[in-house]
Amino acid sequence: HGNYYCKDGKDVMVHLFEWRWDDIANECENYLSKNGYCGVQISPPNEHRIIIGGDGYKDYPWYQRYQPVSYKLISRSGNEEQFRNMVKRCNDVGVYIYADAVINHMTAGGIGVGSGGSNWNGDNQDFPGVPYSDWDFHGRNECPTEDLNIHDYNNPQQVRFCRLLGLRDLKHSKDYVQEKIAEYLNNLISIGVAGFRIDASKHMEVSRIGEILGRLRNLNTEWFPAGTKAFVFQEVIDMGSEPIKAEHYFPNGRVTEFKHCKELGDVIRKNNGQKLRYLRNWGPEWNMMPGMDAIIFTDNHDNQRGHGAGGFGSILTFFEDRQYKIANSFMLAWPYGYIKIMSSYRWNRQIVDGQDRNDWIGPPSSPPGVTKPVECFGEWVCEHRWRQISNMVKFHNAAVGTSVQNWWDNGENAIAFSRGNKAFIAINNENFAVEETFQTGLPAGDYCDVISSENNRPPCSGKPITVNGDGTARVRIENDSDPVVALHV
Ligand code: LM2
Ligand code: CA
Repeated sequence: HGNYYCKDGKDVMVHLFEWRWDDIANECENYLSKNGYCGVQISPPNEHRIIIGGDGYKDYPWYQRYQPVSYKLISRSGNEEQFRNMVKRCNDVGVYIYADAVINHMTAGGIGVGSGGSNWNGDNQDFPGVPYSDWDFHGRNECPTEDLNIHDYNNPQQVRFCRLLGLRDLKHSKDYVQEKIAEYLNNLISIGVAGFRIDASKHMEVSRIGEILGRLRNLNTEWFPAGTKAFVFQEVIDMGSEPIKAEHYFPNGRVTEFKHCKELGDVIRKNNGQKLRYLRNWGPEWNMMPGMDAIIFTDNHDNQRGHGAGGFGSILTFFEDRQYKIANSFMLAWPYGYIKIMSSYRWNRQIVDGQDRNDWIGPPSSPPGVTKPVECFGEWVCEHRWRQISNMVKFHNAAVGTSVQNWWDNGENAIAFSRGNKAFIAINNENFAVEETFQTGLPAGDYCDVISSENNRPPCSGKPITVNGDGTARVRIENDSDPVVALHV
């Protein structure tokens, strides 16, 4: 389950966080398929809790979708018909859909009606829409804490069998529970999804996830070669200090590398004396997992708002746009891991004492709770469409299979390197412009810098760059809001 399927030399996924299915379908057809993207991570497609007022003043927070009510495909992003339509339209243009699978738990306590009309009762652990009832959940027999919540991340028994944030914890040792989850995932597979992000994997035993994956059928042959397995990446936050390790999960598929977000953010922010030139051996030598096991990103829906791992002092997001472009350029230029680009909506971030008071705010909506259609570069940030990022996706695709060569640095915060004879990048994180004659490794010719230009060959809407017969080129990298120059064949 660690291999993914892409068409035409494509290689990168984008997380369209909280987008509606109709908008994702349009994005596949109009943008992603034409701009080198292979796949999309979607928000959880299943029925979820709807949080109104009951959780203080928090109305319709994004995180209501991490509280499943059933596996009906009716959510804030759309209904089943819209979901099926999206999967088909995306698959038809060679852009594949990865569903966020929330299978560790159901809702927290309380009573209500979910996004698909199903009743739920977290107090009695009754979810008739599945159906699950009390004996499908971990309780006193498995969880050693008084209130059944997780308190100690150094105790794997608590982490696996107690409640994460009070969320009712499914008992994956039960055949019935595995069967219901597998039924849900198999339904998604038969509709045509290409794989899954397994939410909260740290909170499930490796072997139980393996057993559930063992119940999955192969991908739909309408779009995928016979015998293709679902691509699986497990969300495990392992910053190094806990007994449950990311590597334990490698047998099931790939695993999220959260150190990537933190370390890269620290380097580009120059925290603790970090310098860009230290990136020369980026990858496992930085204590990160092998690239073949890793799924990497600059930020995700959790750590961009102070949830999950990292912290505001490290993680870079669209709010820090100059540094964010450096982070994404480097990530897309460097050969390590399977890359996921974050695509966010804007909210009024208000950090007080290291916490964002508005960390809960849901996607742009009108009326409240009803997500608005996407319009890029306003309330919807659409980082994946920023020229500096989407052109680096093309750079990445052009460079697949080549190694890093011609490393150059100024001893501090300016670096450059080539990817074989396919691509060349220079990044300037100094507060002055840098101008050098670089060995680009590229064939002679006239190129366009793809950070400032739409095209990689003339006519250039941005900076033209000439590579001489010996592969050298004179390049000036400004220290302005676009402190990167990138060329590719
Ligand atoms: C994840 N990965 O393991 C998701 O990436 C993350 O976004 C989810 O948390 C989490 N696991 C559970 O699926 C989010 C959010 C939490 C939120 C939960 C449940 O980060 O803040 O918790 O979803 O909606 C909220 C409240 C929390 C409360 C809980 C239960 O913030 O204070 O706990 O609901 O009512 C008492
Ligand atoms: Ca659990």
